[in-house]
Formats: sequence, C-alpha cells, structure tokens
Amino acid sequence: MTTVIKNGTIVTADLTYKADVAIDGGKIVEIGPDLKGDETLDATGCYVMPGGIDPHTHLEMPFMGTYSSDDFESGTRAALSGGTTMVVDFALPAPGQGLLDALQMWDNKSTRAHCDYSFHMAITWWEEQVFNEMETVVRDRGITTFKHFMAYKGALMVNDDEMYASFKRCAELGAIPLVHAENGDVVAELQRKLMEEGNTGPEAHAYSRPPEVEGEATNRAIMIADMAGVPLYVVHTSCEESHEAIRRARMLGKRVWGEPLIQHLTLDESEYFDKDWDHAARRVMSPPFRNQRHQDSLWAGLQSGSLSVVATDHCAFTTDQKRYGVGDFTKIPNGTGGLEDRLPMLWTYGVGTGRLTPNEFVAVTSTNIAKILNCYPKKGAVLVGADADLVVWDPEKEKTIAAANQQSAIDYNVFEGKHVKGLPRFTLTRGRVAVHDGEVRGEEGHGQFVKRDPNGAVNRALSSWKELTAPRPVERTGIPASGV
Ligand code: DUC
Ligand code: ZN
Ligand code: ZN
Ligand code: ZN
Repeated sequence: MTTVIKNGTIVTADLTYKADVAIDGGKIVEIGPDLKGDETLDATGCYVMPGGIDPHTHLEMPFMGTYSSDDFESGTRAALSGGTTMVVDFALPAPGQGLLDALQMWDNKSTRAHCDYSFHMAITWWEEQVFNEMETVVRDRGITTFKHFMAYKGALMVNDDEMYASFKRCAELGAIPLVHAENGDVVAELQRKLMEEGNTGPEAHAYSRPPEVEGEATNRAIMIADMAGVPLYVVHTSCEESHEAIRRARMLGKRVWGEPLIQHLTLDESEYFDKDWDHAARRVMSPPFRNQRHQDSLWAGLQSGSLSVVATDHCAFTTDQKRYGVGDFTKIPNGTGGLEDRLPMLWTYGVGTGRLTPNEFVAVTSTNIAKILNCYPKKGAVLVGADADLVVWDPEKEKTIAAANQQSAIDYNVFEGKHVKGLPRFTLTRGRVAVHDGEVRGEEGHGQFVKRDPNGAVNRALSSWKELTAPRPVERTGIPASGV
C-alpha cells in the first residue's frame, strides 16, 4: 500500500521545496510532483520534515532511589505526539553490573516502544570486564556511543583515569564518548556545605551546581578526549562556560559537539526562587536552569553552529517522587520531561522569533544528530530510500501546553501554560500514521532498534597516522559523522 503526502513543502536541513512524498514498506519511495497512492495525507499549508530525533532520554531508569516514570510505552507515545520519531535512551549498568547484563534490561523494556530507538551505553565503573564488553556492545549490538558521568559522586561518577582509559577504548572501537560534564567533587562539597548551613530547599540545588562546575568539567573532558584522539559529545550544555570550551575546541579543529536542552533554552533560574516547594522541585534537574546570559549564549551557539543538537534529557518524576527530597534537596530525583514539547517549543521560541530558520530547526532537531550517531540517511532525511519517519508540520496550529492533555505519565509539565504555535498535523513512524490531526494512534511494539556502525573519526589534526595509539576500525558502512 502506498501512502502519499500531498501538497506540502518539504523542509530539510539544507533545502525547501514543494513536492509530494510517496511511502511504501515503511520507506520513502518517491519524491516529486503529482504523485498518486492508495492513501493520501493532505499537507496543504504544512511543512514536511524529517521526524525529530531525541538523542537524550531516560525512560524507566533506576535513579536516585526510584525509577523515572515515563517508560518506553508512554515516553515514545509522547515523542510521536510532538513530532519526534526516534529516541536514544541510556542503558545504565549499576556499578559492578556488566554492560551486556544492563543491555538485556533495556532490551526487555524497549519492546513496548511506539517509535524507533537506539541506545547509548553508560560507563559507570571501570574493570577489564567493561573494557572487553565494550567491543561486543559496538560490534555485535551496534551501540557506538558511551556515556560518562563526571558528577553523581559515589554513584555513577567516573574518575579521570577511568575516563581516559574508556575514551582510548572508544578510539580503538570507532565509538564516540559522551560526557555529563559537571565537576562531581566540587558539587558534592557544595551540597555538603549548603545542607550544613540549613539550605535544604530546592533552590539550593541551583547553588550547588554553578556554571563553573560545568565549564571546568567540559574543558577537562575535551582535553582528555584530545589526548585519547577521540571525538567528544557533550550532553546538556547549559551555560556559556561550557559552550565557550566547545566553541574554542571546534575553532582549534577538534571534533566536539554540544547539546543544549529545550528546557535550558526556554526556562530560567527564576523557576527555583520565590516559588512553592513543589514548583521548584519539579524543575530540579542537572545541570539546573540558568539566567538569561547563558540562554542567549545557547541560542547564539545554535545560530552559529557551535552547538549542534537540541535534546530533552527527558527523565520524568511525579510530584510524589520529587517529595523524596523534602528536607534535603540532594535527595530530590533529578530530571524533567520535555519529549512531547521539544519540537513545538523550539519552533515557537526559535523559528517563531526569527532566531532559527526552518532549515536550522531540522538540522538541530534531527539531521545533525543522525549524522553524529551514524544513522543518516536512514534517519534524519527526506530522501528516497530513507525510513518514512516524517512529521507534517502545521505552522498555524496552536495550543497551550497543559499536563491535563499530555501523553507523559506524570502529573505536571514544566512548560505548563506556554502557548505554542507550530504542531504536527501528522507524524509517521516508518510509514505508519501515529498522529492524525492531533489524535495519537500509537502501536505499542511498533518501534524497532536502530543498529549503528562504528566510525573512525578523530577529533584533531594529526601530523602522522603513527600518532594513533591503536588501529582505526576497518568496517565503515555508514556515512562518516562529518560536516555537523
Ligand atoms: N540529569 C538529570 O537531571 N536527570 C537525569 C540524569 C542527569 O544527568
Ligand atoms: Zn546528565
Ligand atoms: Zn541525561
Ligand atoms: Zn507496526
């Protein structure tokens, strides 16, 4: 059966043009004028864009004494509702747990997904077993990105020696390390001092994680990646100090990418101050929201290309879960939602204000990350042969964001009351119409795992191949992650 999207304007990361799109067997089979099919979706007045890719979610993740409350069922339903057609979640081994063991848990959870997905693997401890299993994770499982927490001391945090060893292993395997860049030692000391002084409320969370802890860790991770000869992806870049380190690294020819979140772009630190406990605690995430100086820096980075991807770090906790931290802000589960709202919020506050062009919007929500993760043009493209993961975007459609109408399983929304203009008319996941005129028609289990190939990119100019400490990976069937 052929589905045709008719009368729309195709918007990709580099082109805008009028054409119909024909879909069969879950893939785009033809792009051109006056196409015919068995089923027609009317895109008059709409943009036809690659579906969003959110490379940073935590679905049903064990964390801070509880589990994040959106699972692969509600989380991917929320994603599709907002025009996102692929998520990349973090498989998180408990310290001491094997990588393959953790992966089995994520395989089991993800069978409920409504849209396609991939995983990053977290490195939360470092022994020979981890070193060995990394190869299986890359070569057999198609997971080519490894996350390192530089914060959460005593839980997930890895030290510099462990990070350097893991980064070198990534270089050997053609994998890319990711970092949560905050100086965990300094954060732990600031937390201790704030609690000792009686600052127990959620606003103290922001004081315990100032921009300097993020800037320091970002610089350190970049230098360690440089020594290991491997590219680096910095998740949730929230401040000028971190952005500045990324900007400088890129100017010096290092392959380093930064990922601001929609929350940091559109919500500021006033959410923590002079607000009731629940309001502030619901917005506790790491890094915390910043002031306007930092927000301006992030928007400028998206415009100039020094920041590459907008994600969510979707990690949703209910109000009851947040209340675990009454009397001790360090026990408030860290995390906020955003999967359903990322595209409408970025369109409204980015394209609607002139800060981003529609093509830049596609680049930072989909195409850039597909290239970095080496799944382009299967994902992130409107091209013949690509997966039909598409959003038919109605720039005139409006709504006010309200928890009462959301797909996410939690009881509030950090964007409550924000008015957005620009929403999906249709969302397609491998050709299946999952959002039809705003109505979500999910199919649990439709989502498939997206395997990714390694790539041997390095992050600096080398005067000689001998400078590489290990052979580069040989199989390279994907498109190298360049030009982002
Ligand atoms: N930050 C959060 O706020 N939640 C999940 C993990 C993280 O790094
Ligand atoms: Zn993080
Ligand atoms: Zn995260
Ligand atoms: Zn299906």
